[in-house]
Amino acid sequence: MQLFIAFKNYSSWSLRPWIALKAKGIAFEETVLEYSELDNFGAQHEIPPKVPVLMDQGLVIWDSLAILEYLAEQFPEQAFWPKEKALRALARSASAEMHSSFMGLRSQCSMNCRKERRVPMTVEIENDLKRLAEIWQEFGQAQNKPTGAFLCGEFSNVDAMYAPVMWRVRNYGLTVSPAFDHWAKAMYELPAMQEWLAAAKAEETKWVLPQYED
Ligand SMILES: N[C@@H](CCC(=O)N[C@@H](CS)C(=O)NCC(=O)O)C(=O)O
Repeated sequence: MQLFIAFKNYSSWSLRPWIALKAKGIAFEETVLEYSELDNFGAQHEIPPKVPVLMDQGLVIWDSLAILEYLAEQFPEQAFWPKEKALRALARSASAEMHSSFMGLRSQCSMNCRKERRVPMTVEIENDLKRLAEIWQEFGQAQNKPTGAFLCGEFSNVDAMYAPVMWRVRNYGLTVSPAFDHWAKAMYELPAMQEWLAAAKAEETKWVLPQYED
């Protein structure tokens, strides 16, 4: 299994399948592509010039959510989605919402794992933070959840989809809710996340995008 990603410090979409694979202990090879390589890479595989992309058994799977669905199918024993039907439906809905929404946070607080920054508060950011608090409340009230600090108790795809939000809230000094903070601490402390952070810091000598590094 080979996962193609971009710079760890900035590539929030890359983080999602990467952390899911690591959290579930699945071995894979990773290739970090420079942004300048993406056009050729996409053309070569007849896919959009974006990462993450997973290659497995001759298949090319692009787009973070499609990769997470593929992993759930390939490793049913790993519970990439929670086993309980209602919880799984909630996890899938919240994951799709992250994929299609949160434009305020995504565009105004771009992920930068190694730098703390501040931006002016806007209505868009405020609305996204409120929505995060609602989502965390909904997962908090969900029934039949295994124990654990993640949204569905144990780590699942929905945590992977929201993983970059941990960095945004933390490094832009934002506030969501105590339930979110509890989750964010567990996410930050995951050995896999610490591995990602160390790699993001190590990239600084090679790859710095000045627009994100005031
Ligand atoms: N919807 C896609 C988004 C992928 C995406 O935008 N990836 C960024 C890196 S984080 C990228 O490849 N950007 C290069 C470009 O847009 O040219 C997904 O979920 O995987």
